[in-house]
Amino acid sequence: MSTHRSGFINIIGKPNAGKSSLMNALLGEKMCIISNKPQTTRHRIFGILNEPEYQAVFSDTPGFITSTSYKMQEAMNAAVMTIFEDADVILLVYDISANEELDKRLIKRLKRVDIPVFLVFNKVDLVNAEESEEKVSLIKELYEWDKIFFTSATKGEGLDLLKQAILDALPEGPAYYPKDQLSDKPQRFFVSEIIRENILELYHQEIPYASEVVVSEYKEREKNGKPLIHIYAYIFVMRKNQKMIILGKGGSAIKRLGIESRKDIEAYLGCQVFLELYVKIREKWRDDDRTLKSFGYLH
Ligand SMILES: Nc1nc2c(ncn2[C@@H]2O[C@H](COP(=O)(O)OP(=O)(O)OP(=O)(O)O)[C@@H](O)[C@H]2O)c(=O)[nH]1
Ligand SMILES: [Mg+2]
Repeated sequence: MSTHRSGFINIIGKPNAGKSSLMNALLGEKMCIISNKPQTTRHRIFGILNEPEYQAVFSDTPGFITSTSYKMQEAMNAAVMTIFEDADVILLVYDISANEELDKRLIKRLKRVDIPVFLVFNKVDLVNAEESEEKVSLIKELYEWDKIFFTSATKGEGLDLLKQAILDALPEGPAYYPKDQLSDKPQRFFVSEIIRENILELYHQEIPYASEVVVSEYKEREKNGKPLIHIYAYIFVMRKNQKMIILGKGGSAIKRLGIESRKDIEAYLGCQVFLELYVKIREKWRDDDRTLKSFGYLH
């Protein structure tokens, strides 16, 4: 009988490097939200890949922020640091198309781990190999990477090689979760993330950063013998003018947000959805311990 392998593959890197895109691509389905704005992911999210012969538990994490300006960002960095405690393999994702340094604290922390660490140069579709040679060698020298990969999460390049190397590095062991489980987060978490993804897409400047989405009610009902899910969600912002922007003239902006989000939620849940959105002001929520706790940033 062949042996069963299992383990945790934790993904880290700077904001916007393509960590969530890479995790979705490796899982073969869209689990985490993606946007072209940095600091899209705010929580650590497990995505579980199940096959009869293995269970690979991927962790997407928030991008590591070099200089934090509020408590929520500190909590996001703290979430990143927890990945060193339970990883079997670490993927450090680096955006090859950006000119960014790697955070010294992350590199320092990596020096204290004794598990495989893979360096993943992502977004190779955006660069020319010759032009990025110098940058690649600089990043390579920062650490003794166990393996180095070049990928495009959006174009699907280099993923097979990466996935095979990850599976080869997993230790022998039993499944940690039931084999039909796909994530550690409940459906309502993903519903709030879908709404947040639409906020990131539809609003500009500070609005997405000032917003948090909380699903307050999630009720499964029936209509004409088919399931219909009623979802009530609050969008918290920090100031009155932000509330006005979320609402838009005569409520036009929130209407659009509601329609776009509902379509995405229906596609995700595979059934009809009734979605109601409310906007509330909660000043300084990003710095308030109690609110951060209730939003799941602090434990
Ligand atoms: N061209 C190209 N774009 C990519 C690739 N991977 C990700 N992107 C884009 O880069 C942006 C950021 O992707 P995300 O997956 O949200 O990045 P992230 O590292 O999870 O970002 P945070 O959650 O903010 O830390 C999105 O616009 C993606 O579509 C890639 O391989 N090629
Ligand atoms: Mg992300």
